[in-house]
Parts: sequence; structure tokens; C-alpha cells
Amino acid sequence: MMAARRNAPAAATARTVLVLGMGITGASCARHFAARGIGAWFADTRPAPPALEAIRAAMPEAGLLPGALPATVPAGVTSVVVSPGVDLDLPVLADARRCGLPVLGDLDLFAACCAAPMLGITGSNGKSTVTTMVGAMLRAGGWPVAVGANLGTPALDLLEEGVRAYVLELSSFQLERSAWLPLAAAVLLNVAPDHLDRHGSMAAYAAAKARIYARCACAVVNRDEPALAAMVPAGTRTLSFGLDRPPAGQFGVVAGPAGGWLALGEHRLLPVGELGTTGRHNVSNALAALALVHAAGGPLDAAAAALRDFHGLPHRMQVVARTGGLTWIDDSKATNVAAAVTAIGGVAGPLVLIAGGDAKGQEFAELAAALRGRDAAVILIGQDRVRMARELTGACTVELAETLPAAVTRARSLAPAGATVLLAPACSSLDMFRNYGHRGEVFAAAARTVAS
Ligand code: UMA
Ligand code: ADP
Repeated sequence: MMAARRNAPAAATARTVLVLGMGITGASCARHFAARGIGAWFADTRPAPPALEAIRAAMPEAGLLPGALPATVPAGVTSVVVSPGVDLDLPVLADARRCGLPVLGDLDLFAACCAAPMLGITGSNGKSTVTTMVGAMLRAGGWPVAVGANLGTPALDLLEEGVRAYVLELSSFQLERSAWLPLAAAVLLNVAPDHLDRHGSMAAYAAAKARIYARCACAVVNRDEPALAAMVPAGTRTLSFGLDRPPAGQFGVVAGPAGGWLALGEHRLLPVGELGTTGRHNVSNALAALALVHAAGGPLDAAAAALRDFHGLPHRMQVVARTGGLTWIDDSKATNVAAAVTAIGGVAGPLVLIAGGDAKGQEFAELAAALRGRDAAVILIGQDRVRMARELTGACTVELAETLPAAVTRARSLAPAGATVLLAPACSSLDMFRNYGHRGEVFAAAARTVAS
């Protein structure tokens, strides 16, 4: 028995890590550990977790525990990695802490191996846009960069030789599960209610977001959200952005024709009218991206010029059909109230809003306020539509629909000529769709059908 053990390749057979979650983060951990000869267990509550086969393929000798999480840490395990979708108050994590084992997020593993500066972006809204902008801007300046994390490619899959900077979209869950990350530059764009069902309170959600600043070399702060600057630890270098005229050395908008100029102090960088994106929120996003590039020592003029060619991401205020006097806009990524309110503010004239889904513990008074007094109707879908209807009644006409295609058909009947039909759900999509992208595709297909 002893001889057989000695002959076995110890690193491959000793399962020293327990990974909770067999989604794309779990699969990235499997690839990471397999490349380093580290053995691991993988567990998930789901009987058929999405990355089961990917994990098996990356690490055939892994211990697989689909269907339920273990109540205690398996023998031999010396650390636990928790995926973003897995809660932190589980018995197995209490057991790990009792045994003095480190409980890590995938960003901790990433930071330990990362040889280039990390730029971190968080916020309730605008993360993906700013992350993608910064990636495109640095590439335009000739920097080889890797862009991902919450954006879609798990951080561990980004690790590569020759990368000059990593541009990371960080969710509240990732920030909460990792130690304070040594980011070269970090931005907290804004904080509005989201994911309260998981964080429990606004204070806990904001505290998770604030962790982005805890150990950063340069904190990029939003002058239009002054309360957030208080989250920056004393003594940290800061750089600010805002939609007002900038103080010297900061980013903002200086007056001029057609919306003025994006500027660093008085130095003009790009006319606002030449941005490839529309809406005030995207001016703010562009300024945040410029500030991050500047904080990282990136080439500012090339970065500003690249904003001309950045036309936004799919499912963010994307016009998907335009016929018969109606404009159909897919803003499926508006997964919380603040994003939906931004979207509504960006639409002039009569409006039919399609909203609803999994409300994630949000309230809808601000959505009602954005609709009140407008020529608007709202059609609600999804698991929380009845509660939403109660909160929106009185603000405008409210109807319910069973499916998104049914809502689209009804929207065409309700919409007066010249109206915009806007999908901005203010909710997550997971009660009815695979993800927000799937929801946007169903909307676009139905809109094109009824519009033709
Ligand atoms: N789940 C279970 N049981 C388990 C483990 C997970 O039911 O044992 C469920 C979770 O409740 C969750 C889903 O499975 O709904 C996915 O969880 P996961 O941790 O396996 O997720 P991954 O597939 O690894 O994807 C995660 C991020 N997902 C979440 O934070 C829920 C992805 O962000 C991210 O792109 C990816 O890591 C790479 O970093 C998605 C997201 O919705 C896009 N993020 C939220 C947002 O943007 O608002 C925070
Ligand atoms: P996130 O990754 O944080 O969800 P996205 O960049 O994907 O953010 O944008 C999601 C939605 O949020 C957009 O469709 C838009 O309606 C809204 N949005 C984008 N940027 C901002 C911002 N800076 N402030 C408020 N709302 C925004």
C-alpha cells in the first residue's frame, strides 16, 4: 500500500484544493490547477452543472461532487476557492474557517500569478462598457492587453506572457470573495441597488464594491457621485472624472459647440459629438475610461481617438428594428432599476417599456418616478411582474404579459406612431432566459417579426 502511494505522481493525486461552483469560474480553476500539477475537488449544488464536462476534460483525475455541496472539507484539502455565484455562509466554509484554511476567490489565484499591472472596474452600471472601452483604448495605443473577469472570460484564463496590462471587470461577488487586490488603478463608477437578495442590504453591497479601492495604487473617483470618494482609504493617490468642467489635472467636459470636449484639465482630448456611443452616461463612462488609461500611464491621445470607433456593446441601447414609425431598442443589459431609469431618460417622445423578470430584492419607486408624467405604457413579464405592477400602478398604463414575444406583440398595438418600444427590464433574466443576451435576442427576433 505504501509502495503504491510512493509510486503514484503525488502532485496529480493529492487533491489539495476544494473548488465550489462548476460554472465557467470552476472550469478556469481546473485548467489553472491542471497546468500546475495541483489536484482538486469540484463541488456544485446542481446535479448537472454547466462546466462538468469542461472540468473533467481539463483534469480527468479531479474529484467531482455534483448535486450537493459537502458539509465539511474533504481530507487533504488545504484551501477552498469559492465561485462568485456561491454563497459565503455555507457549512463547508464554516468548516474551512474552523480548520484555519484559506477561503479564496479566483481573483486571488489570478493576482498571485499576474506579472503585469491590473486595472479594476466596478460599479452597479457601466462596468462592461468601461472595461471594453479601456481595452480598446490601450490596444489602439499599441499595448498588448488582456480584458475580462466578470465581463465573461474568467480572470485565470487571461493569464499570458507579454501582456502589458490586465483590464478586469470586477463584480461585487468577486470583490467580496477575494483579498484586497493590488490594482494599479481602480474605479467604482456608481452604486445603485442591485443584488440585494444576495448581499442582504445596500450597506453590505456598497461595502463589497468599496473593496476595489482598499489596496489600489491610484483610485479613480466619480465627481458626480461624491459619496463614493469617501470609500477611498486616506493617503491613496486619486484621479477624478465628472461631467462638469474639470479642475486642473482631472477629467471632465469643457464647454464648446455640440456638447463640448472631453478634457484633461483645459487640455481638449475629443469633441463629445465624436464619441461612438450616445447618452450622458456614456460621456461619463468615456471619462472614467480615459482616467484609468491615464492612471496606468497609457497613451492618452491614442486612447481618446479610439473612443470614436467604440460603438457600444450589444444589448445596451441597441436599435434592433425601425419600421412603421416605431423604433425598437434592446437594452436587455439594464438589469437593475438605475440602468432602466438611465435608458428611459435616453428616449424622447412616446414610450412603451417592456420590463420585469427576477427583481433581485429591488423596489420600483424610482422606476415609477421615471415613468410618471410621460406619454408611457409599461408591459411587465417575468416572476416578479405582479409585485412590480403594484408598485408602478398610477405612474402610467401597466399591463402584464406571459412571454416576451407576447409583450412585443402587445407593444405594437399600444405604441402610437413615433413611439419607441424599449426593452429595459430593470431585472435579471434568469427566471425566463439563459442570460441577458438570450433575452435581448428573443426581443430582437420578435420585434423584427412584428415590425415586418
Ligand atoms: N450555482 C448554483 N450552485 C452552485 C454554484 C452556482 O446553483 O453550487 C448557480 C449560482 O447561483 C449562479 C450560477 O450558478 O446563478 C453561476 O454561478 P457561478 O459562480 O458558477 O458562475 P460562473 O459561471 O463561474 O460565472 C461567474 C459570474 N457569475 C456570477 O457572478 C453569477 C459571471 O458573471 C462571470 O462572467 C464569470 O464568473 C467569469 O468571471 C455573470 C454575472 O451575471 C455574467 N455577473 C453578475 C453581474 O454582472 O451583475 C455579478
Ligand atoms: P454593467 O456591466 O455594470 O452591467 P454595462 O456597461 O453593461 O454595465 O451597461 C448596462 C446598462 O447600464 C446599459 O444598458 C445602460 O442602460 C446602463 N448604464 C451604462 N453605463 C451607465 C452609467 N455610467 N450610469 C448609469 N447607467 C449606465
